[in-house]
Amino acid sequence: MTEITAPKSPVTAAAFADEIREQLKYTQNVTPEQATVADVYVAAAKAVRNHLADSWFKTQADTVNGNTKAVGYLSAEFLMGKQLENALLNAGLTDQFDEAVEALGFKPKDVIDAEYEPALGNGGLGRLAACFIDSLASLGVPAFGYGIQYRYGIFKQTFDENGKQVETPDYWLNNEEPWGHIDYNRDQKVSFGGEVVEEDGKKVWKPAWSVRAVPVDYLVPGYKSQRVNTLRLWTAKSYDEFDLLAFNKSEYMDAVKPQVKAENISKILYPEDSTKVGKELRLEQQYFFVAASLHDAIRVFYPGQDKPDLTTFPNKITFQLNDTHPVIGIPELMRILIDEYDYDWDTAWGITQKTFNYTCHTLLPEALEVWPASLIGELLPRHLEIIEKINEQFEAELKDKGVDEETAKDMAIYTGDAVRMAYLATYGGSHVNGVAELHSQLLKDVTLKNFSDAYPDKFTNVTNGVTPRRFVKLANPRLSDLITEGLGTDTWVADLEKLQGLVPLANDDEFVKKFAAVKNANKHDFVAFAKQHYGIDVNENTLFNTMVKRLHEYKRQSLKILAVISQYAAIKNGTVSVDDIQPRTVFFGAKAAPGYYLAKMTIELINNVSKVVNNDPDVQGKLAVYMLPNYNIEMAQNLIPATELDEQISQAGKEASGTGNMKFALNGALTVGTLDGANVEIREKVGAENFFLFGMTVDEVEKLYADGYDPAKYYEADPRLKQAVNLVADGTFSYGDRNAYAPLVADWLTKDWFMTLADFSAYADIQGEIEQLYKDPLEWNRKALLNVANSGYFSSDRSIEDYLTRIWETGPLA
Ligand code: BZD
Repeated sequence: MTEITAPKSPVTAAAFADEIREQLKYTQNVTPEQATVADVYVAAAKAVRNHLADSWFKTQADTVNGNTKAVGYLSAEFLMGKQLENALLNAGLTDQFDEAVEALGFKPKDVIDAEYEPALGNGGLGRLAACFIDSLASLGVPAFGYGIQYRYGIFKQTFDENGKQVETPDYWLNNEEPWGHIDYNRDQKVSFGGEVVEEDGKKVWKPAWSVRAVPVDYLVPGYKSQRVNTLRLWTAKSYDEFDLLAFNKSEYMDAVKPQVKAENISKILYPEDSTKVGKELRLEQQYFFVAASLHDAIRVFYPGQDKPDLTTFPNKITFQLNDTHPVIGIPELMRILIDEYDYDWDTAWGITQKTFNYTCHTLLPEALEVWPASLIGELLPRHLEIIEKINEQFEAELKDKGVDEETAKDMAIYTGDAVRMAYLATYGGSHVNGVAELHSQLLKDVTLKNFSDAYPDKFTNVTNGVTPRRFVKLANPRLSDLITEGLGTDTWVADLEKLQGLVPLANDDEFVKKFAAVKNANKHDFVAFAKQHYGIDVNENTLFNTMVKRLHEYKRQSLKILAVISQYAAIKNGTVSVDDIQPRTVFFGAKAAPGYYLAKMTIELINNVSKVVNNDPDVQGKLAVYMLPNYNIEMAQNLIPATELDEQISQAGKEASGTGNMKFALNGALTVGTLDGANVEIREKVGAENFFLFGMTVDEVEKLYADGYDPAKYYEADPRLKQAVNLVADGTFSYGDRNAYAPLVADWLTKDWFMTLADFSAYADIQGEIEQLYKDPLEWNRKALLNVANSGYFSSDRSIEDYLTRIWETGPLA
C-alpha cells in the first residue's frame, strides 16, 4: 500500500509563484508575459488545489479506515460562491498568493475577482449547505457533500427599462472551471421507468432507460484543520452519445436525442417556485443524484466487495436530507438493500431508518413536496411499491400506538394519489430538525404535530449558523483585524464564541470609535463597488439600510417599500421637519421566482419608486432607494459589512430561520425585525436593547387569522399607510398608469395573507427610534459592537457541533 504522506508544508511566496508559473506554462500554455488575469486565476487555483491534494488523500483514507462515522450531506443545492480566496485562507496560503501574484505583475484582488461565481443554489438552503461543509471540514469531521453540478445555476437577474425583472441563463461553465475534477472512472448508472416483474418470487425492476452519473469532485478544505473533505456533484451523461443509424439517415436531430434527454437531468437548477411545469424533470434530478450518491457511498466504504455487510452501513455514514429534495433516497436505499443485496425487509428497514435524518427548512405548507403517485409510478415503479409498503407498515405502527383512524389518515405517507415526502422523511429517518428554536417548536406544534405526538423523541432543533471564514474574515478584513486587536488573538475565526471577549470593549469609547471607523471605511468601499458594478452614486453620509433575500410575500419587502414611500411622502409634504430627517439609503436585493407574479410586481414597484425618489430634487440627499440587480454572494460579501441597519421583517411564524440576519449581526449591523425565525435567538443573545423589535407575535398572528383579518381596516386607520398605498394606486410610480400595480394594491387591501398592513404602524413607528439612536454615533456603534460580540453562537461550527451531538452521533477524525 502506498503511504499516505502528510500534508505539504507551507511554501514560500517565491516557490508559490513558481508553481503558478508552472501551471501557466504546462496547463494554460501561456508564458507569464502572455498571461491575462483569467489565466493567472486558473493557474493559481490549480496550484492551490495541488497543495490540498495530499491532505485530501489522507482525509479520504482516514475516512474509510478510521473508526469515525462520516456525514453525507445530501442537498440539491450548494451555493458555494467564489472559491479561490476561501481556499487560500483555509490552506494558509493567502500571504504567499498575494506576494506571488504581485511578483507576476498582477493585483491579488483582480485575480480573486476574475473567478466567475458559481450559483448552484436558490438562497438560504443552498448557502447553508455550503457553510456546513466548510464547518465540517474545519472541525475535522469526515464528510461528503452530495449534489448536482448543474450546467446552469440560478438565473442572472437584470431589470428592463420599466423596472421589470428579466431572467437570463447563468452559464457558469463558459470558461475553464479549475476546481471540479470530473472522474469518469467512478461513475454510477441511474435508471428510470419500465416495469416491475416477478422472477422466482422476487420483484425485479426492469427499467426503460438509464443515464450515466459522473462525479465532479470539489475539494473542501477546512480552516487550519489539515482536513480536506469532498463535495461530489453529479453530472448526467448519456450512455449512447449518438445514434449513428439515425445520423446516417440524415436525422441529425434524432441522432442526439438520447444525449439531450440524459444531459437535461443536470442541466438546470430549479428556481424555487410553485409552478407545475417540469415536475417530472425535478423528480428525475432528485432521484439521479440521490441514487448515484448512495451507490457511491457503498463503493467508498466497502471497496471491492461484492457482498458487503451493509448492516454496518449506518456506522460508516449518516445521511442528512437537506429538506425534502433528497427524500427519495429512503425508498432507494430500501431497494438497494432488498433488490441488489438480498436483505429482508425488516433488516433493510432497520438499516435505512438508522441511516437518514431530515432537516425541514420551511413552515409554508405549500413548500413541503408532494409527488403525484402516478409520476413516481411512471418514473420509479419499484420505488412506488416500496413506498406503499412503507406506508402499510407505518399505518400498522400507528394503530399499535393507539393513534385514531382519522389522525392516521391525515398522516398518510401515501394517500393513493400522492406521496408526501416530508412525512416519508419523518417516518423513514431517525431525527427531524427545524433550523431555529421557534421553527422547531412550530414544526412540533403545527406542521408535523401528529408526528411529534407519535414520535416525540425524533424531534430536535439545530439553529442555523454561517461560516465566520467567508462572512467575517474574508468579507470584512477591517473588522477582523479590529476583533483580533481587541481580543489579542485571531483564534476567534475557528471559535466564534470568543467574540464574547469584546463585550467589555463596548465601554471603551476609543475602541467603539475604531469600530465606527471600520464601518465607515466599509461604507466608503461599498460606494466604490456600487459605482463600479451598478453605475450608481451612493451618498456615503447616509444611514445604510439593507434588505437582501429572496423576494417572497411572507418576507414582506412590501412592508419596507410602503414605509419608504410613506417617508418620501412625509418629506414632500413637509410633515417632518428638515432637521429631523435622518438621511438614508435603502438597498434592496432580491430575485423573484420567474413564475411568481406578485413577487415580480413588487420588484417592478421598488425599481420605480427608486426612479421617482432618486430623481426628485426635493428629497435629494435625504432619501435614496436602490434595487441592486442579481443579489449573489459577491454582493453579500460587499454589502453586508457596509450595512448599518438590516431588515428581517417577515410575518411572525413564516421565516424558518434566516441566515442573512446572522451575517448582518456578525458584521455590526443593527436589526429591525419581528419575532420570527432566528431573530428570536439573535435578540436574546445580543440583548433586547440592541435590537429594534416590532410587530405581531406568532400568537397574535394566529388570533387575528382566527378573528377574521380585514386589511382595509388598517388602511383606514393609519393615514401614513393610506397615503403610501394611495400613491402606489394613483400612478405616482407608474407614469400615471393606475393599473400598473392594481393587482398588488388589490391584494394588500382585500387579502394581505401575510398581514403587511396590520404590522405597518408598528414598523413606521419604530423608524423614529432608529433615527433617534443614529443621531448618537457612539451609542449606535456601541450597540452594533455588542451585536458582533454576542453573535458568536451563530457560527455554523456551532450548528455542526449541535448536529454531531443531537443527531449524527459522530465527531472529528482522530
Ligand atoms: O432555508 C430557507 C428558509 O426560508 C430560511 O428561513 C432558512 O434560514 C434557510 C436555511 O435553513 N429555505 C430556502 O432557502 N429554500 C429554498 O431555497 C428552496 C429551494 C427549492 C425548493 C424549495 C425551497
